[in-house]
Amino acid sequence: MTTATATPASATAASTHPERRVTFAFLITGFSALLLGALLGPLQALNYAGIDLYSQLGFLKSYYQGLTLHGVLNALVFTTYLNAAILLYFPARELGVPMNLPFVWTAYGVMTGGLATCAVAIISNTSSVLYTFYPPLSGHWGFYLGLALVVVASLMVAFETLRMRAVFKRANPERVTPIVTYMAVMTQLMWILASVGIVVEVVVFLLPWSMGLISGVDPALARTLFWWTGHPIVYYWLLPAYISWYAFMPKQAGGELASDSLTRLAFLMFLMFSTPVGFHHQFTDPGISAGWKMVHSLLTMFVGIPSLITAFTVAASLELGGKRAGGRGVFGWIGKLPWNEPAFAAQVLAMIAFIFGGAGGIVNASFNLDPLINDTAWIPGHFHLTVGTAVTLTFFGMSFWLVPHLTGRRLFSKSMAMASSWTWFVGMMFFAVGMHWQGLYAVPRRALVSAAPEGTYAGMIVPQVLTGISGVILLIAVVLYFTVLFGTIFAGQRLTEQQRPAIPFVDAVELRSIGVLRLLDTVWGWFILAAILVAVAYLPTLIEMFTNQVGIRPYRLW
Ligand code: HAS
Ligand code: CU
Repeated sequence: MTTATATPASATAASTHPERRVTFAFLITGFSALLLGALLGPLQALNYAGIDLYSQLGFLKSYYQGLTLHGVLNALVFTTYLNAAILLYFPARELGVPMNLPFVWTAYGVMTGGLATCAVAIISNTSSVLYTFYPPLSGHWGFYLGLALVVVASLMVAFETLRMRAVFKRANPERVTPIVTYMAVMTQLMWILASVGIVVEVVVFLLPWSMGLISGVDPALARTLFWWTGHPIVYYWLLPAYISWYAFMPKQAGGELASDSLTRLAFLMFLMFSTPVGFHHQFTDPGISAGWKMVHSLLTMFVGIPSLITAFTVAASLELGGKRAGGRGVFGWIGKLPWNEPAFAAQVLAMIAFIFGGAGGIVNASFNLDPLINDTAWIPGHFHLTVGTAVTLTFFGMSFWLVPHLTGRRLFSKSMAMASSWTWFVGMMFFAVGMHWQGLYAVPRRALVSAAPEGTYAGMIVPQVLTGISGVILLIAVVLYFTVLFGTIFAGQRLTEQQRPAIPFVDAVELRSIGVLRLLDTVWGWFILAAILVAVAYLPTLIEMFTNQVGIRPYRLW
């Protein structure tokens, strides 16, 4: 089934300067959004320590304006830009297929136009509707238009990833899609299916409603369409990090990919099961039958499986590296891993955080446990371990080699890069413990709890202090990380073409398209199957909601 071992064509190919430039544009715009968003985070952590700084700050009109900026910039904007960089550049380099640069720059322009429109709407205090923008809360139409443009641009990026694969397949019909491109393609197909919900919600309902063209929107229907996209979007954030864990980390650890076909299977499962699970965000919503909620709860357990596969295969590939470096015994290999490399350490810390984030996710997904923690501080605790640490810290780690690779500048400071990774990890751990714990005391999420009457949240001083400390540690981490990032770009020592770090593609085997591999590679067939599963899971409920709409007029509470 296999032929000789081969390094990806591109690893040795001549440098592709224009592709680096557009990749860097996506990357740096994404990180700039993160910088602004992350600087607001400590205010929120301090709020959950009982300290209200909002009234002292002139530039934010309310806690909710700050929280909207924080959520939109960090969770929606930062991730989408980084995904564009990762899901375009690495397939292009692996396949040796050139990007359609005018098209990709156009996507960048559309995304950035959307970001600017949305940012103006939030900053002008017309759209403090949070990153979930549930109606009947209504923002300015510019908010929805801006987000819609970001989604359109992300779909253009998806189209380009698929186009590059198609070019490769036409030239090499006998080969399966190389592994990095396979992972990128599955992520993009999943996103295309996932985005349908939010596109319908925004284009058909929220945009015309916010412009006054239609008078009412049904909140139940809108929330259901939102979560059609809102759950799988978390895997759209996670899977580019997984690409690094599967395809780059083994090389960085001196190990190898534990299993090519298990990797493909995991991504196939993400395509199949990421989307038909949105009701696990709506267990307490009326208008959806308990039976369908149970189906989504069960399917959520299914989508946990590829992450469990990932935990074992990625750990195995690291273990191989640690043992090759002389590590012995069950745990002896861990110390032999390249912990002094910030690009590596950041990502292992990200993985460790994800073990706890994933465990919390299983609690959330359980139909009988979720009501205990739904809409409490537990939930932000959960997602700062997942998107806030597993994904973000992985992107930090990648940037430590990718920014020098793209810009030809040496990493500004290895020790500062290391310190930023550890402080981010420790800060997020403090935050997660503090917030999960407060959630168990039923402290609500998304609330200016620091302004509540004295004694409302008494008796929880320890978790409050932990949360407050986390804000301070994370502020230090932000300063350290962005000093390294901007230091590298503006003051890093220039590298020659030979000195630039190479893309650490794991050694891959060139695989022929036969048997199971051929089956795994029929990506459009799997896409259709996934679409059918989504239709089964959603249409009965959605049809009922569409035919029984109760329109509500826009509300503005600020
Ligand atoms: Fe979640 C709510 C269920 C994963 C993000 N989630 C959220 C929200 C966000 C979010 C943002 O079922 C809040 C949305 C809002 O604002 O309302 N989540 C899950 C489940 C998983 C899960 C079952 N979530 C994620 C990921 C996210 C994310 C990933 C972002 C990237 N989540 C829920 C539910 C809710 C929810 C409910 C709604 C609750 C409510 O009431 O509102 C699973 O995918 C998790 C599977 C993960 C694992 C862990 C695998 C571990 C790995 C690391 C291995 C470590 C190694 C290191 C190899 C099973 C892969 C070894 C190293 C050495 C040195 C030894
Ligand atoms: Cu979810």
